[in-house]
Amino acid sequence: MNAITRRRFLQSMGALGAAAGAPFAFAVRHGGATAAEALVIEKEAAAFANPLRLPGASGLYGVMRAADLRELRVMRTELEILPGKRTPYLAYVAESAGKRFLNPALLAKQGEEIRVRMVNQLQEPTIIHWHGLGNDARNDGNGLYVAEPGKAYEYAFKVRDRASMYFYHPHPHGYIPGQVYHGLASLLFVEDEEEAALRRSLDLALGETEIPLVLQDRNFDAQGRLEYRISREEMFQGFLGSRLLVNLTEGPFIAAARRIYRFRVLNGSNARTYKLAFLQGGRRLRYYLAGTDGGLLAAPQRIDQTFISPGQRLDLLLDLREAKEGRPVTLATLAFDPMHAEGAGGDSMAGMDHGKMGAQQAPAAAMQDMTMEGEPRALLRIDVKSSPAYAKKVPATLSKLPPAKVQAGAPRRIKLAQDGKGKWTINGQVYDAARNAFTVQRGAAETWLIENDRASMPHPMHIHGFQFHVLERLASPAQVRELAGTHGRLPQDLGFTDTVHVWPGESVRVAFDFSHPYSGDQDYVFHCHNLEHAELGMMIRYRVKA
Ligand SMILES: [Cu+2]
Repeated sequence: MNAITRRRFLQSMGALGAAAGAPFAFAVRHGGATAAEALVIEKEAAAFANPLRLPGASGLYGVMRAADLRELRVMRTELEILPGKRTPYLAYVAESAGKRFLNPALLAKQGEEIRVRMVNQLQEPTIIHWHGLGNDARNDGNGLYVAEPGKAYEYAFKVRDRASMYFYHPHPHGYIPGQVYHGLASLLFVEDEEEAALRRSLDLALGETEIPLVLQDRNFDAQGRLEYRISREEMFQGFLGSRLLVNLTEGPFIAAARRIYRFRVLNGSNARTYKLAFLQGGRRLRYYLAGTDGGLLAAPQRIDQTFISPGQRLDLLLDLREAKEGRPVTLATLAFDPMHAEGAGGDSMAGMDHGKMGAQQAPAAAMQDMTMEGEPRALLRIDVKSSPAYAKKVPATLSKLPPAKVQAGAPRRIKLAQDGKGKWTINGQVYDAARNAFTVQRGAAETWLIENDRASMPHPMHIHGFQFHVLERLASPAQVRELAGTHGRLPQDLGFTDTVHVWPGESVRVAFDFSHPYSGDQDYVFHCHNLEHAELGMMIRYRVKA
C-alpha cells in the first residue's frame, strides 16, 4: 500500500469507527472482526486487479514430480513480481523434459525416494532444509552442513512422512532471513491414500480447485528491487514488509465456481503472523480446517478465523455454495494484537495499541507506508461465478491420525525469553552450533513444556526431524483463548505440527515421539521461525542418541 492509499485506508477506518459510535481502534484491540472492519477490508479487495499466480506446467511454482528432479541450481535470476518491473530474485531452478522451473512445486508419494543434487551458484553458503519432513540429520539441511559457493550437496532420502504440504527453504545459519526474503522458498506436496481419497471425494485438481497460497510480506524500491534493510531493533522484532504478496502476486484475485475449494496456505513470511478469515458482505464465512503442518486432521473442524505463524501450513476447505452469489468473497487477515510485549513489564504492554505506540517512536514519514502486524488487510479476492452443479460434501472423517504418545512424569522445560542485550534465548542460551543443548533417546516419548516469558513476543517454535502433538495451552492471551476448545487448544493444535506459536506469557505442553529409523546419532535444531529471531540466535542444537 503506498502512502496515499494507506492514508485513505486509515481515514476510512476512522470514518467507520465514528459511524459505529466508538473509536475504531477499540474494536481492533478488543475483539474479532467487526462488520466495519470487514467492510473496510472488502473495499480494499475490490481494487485488486492482478490474477493470482497459480502453479502450472513450468516456470514459477511449476509442478513437477520430485522423482523427476535431478538438480536444483540455487541462483540469481529475475522475475516480474510487480507489473512492468524486473525484480532481481533468488530461485531454485530445475530443468526437466525441456522445461524450466523456478521454485518448483514438488509432488512425491509417501515412500518415494528423492535424489537431488543442489548446486550453489550464490556468492555465499546455502543449504536446503526440508521443513516438516522426518529426515536424517544429513538430509534435513539443518545448517550443520552447508554447501559453499560453487559447491554441490547431494540429497538422497525416502519420504516417510504423512501426506501434507511441506516447505523447502534455505537454512545456512547467518544467511537464512536474507536468502528466504530474496526468493528461496517453495512447496513439497506429499501424497498418500488418505490424501488421494479426499481429492477424489471433493473432485479437487491442484492449481484449479486446490490452490496453494504462499503468504509473504516484502518491501520494494522504486525500481522494483526487493529491499531488506533492517535495524537492530527491527532484527529484534522481526522483519515486517509493507507489501503483502500471495504467490508473489500483489492485490490478487481469482474467479471461482460455487463449489468446495481447498486452500493450502503457507505462511512464508520472515516474521509476520496473519489471522485468516473469509469475508463476504461484512460477515465472516465459516470454513473448515482440514489439516495442519503434519497433514490431515482426523475430522474437519468448523472455524471462521485462525492464526497462522511463520513456517506454519494450514489446509482449508471453503464451500462457496454457502456464499451469496454475485458478490466477491475476500480472504483477509483480521485485526489482532501482535503482542510485541518485549519492551517492558509484560502485562502492562500486552494490551496496548501498538499502532499508536509505534507511531510515537518512528518518524511519521516511515510509518505512513508501513503495514503494522495485526492490521486488517485483504489478501485475495475470490469472484464467485455461477457454475455447473456440484454435489460433493466435506467428509466427516479425513484421516487415521495417530494419537499422541504421552510420557508420564515431569516435562522437559523450554523457556523462551530475552537476555536484556537485544537477543532472544532458549533456556537462557543463544545458539551455539558447536554443542548440543541436550540429548534425547531415539524411540523415547517426551513431553516438553514451552514457556514464553511475559515480557516477550510470540515465538513460532519449529523443530527439525519430527512432528509433534500439542497437548495443552496454559495462560493464553484472551485473543487466543476465545478461539480455543478443551485444554486451551486451538483447532490447529488437533493435528501433527512442526511449528507451534507460543504467545507472551503462554505455556504450551507438547508431546514428541522421537522414533525414527536412522542408526547413528542424529543432530537437529529447534528454533524460532521468526527468521530474524533465529538469526539472532534463538535456536538450539539437540541430539537424538541412537
Ligand atoms: Cu521468536
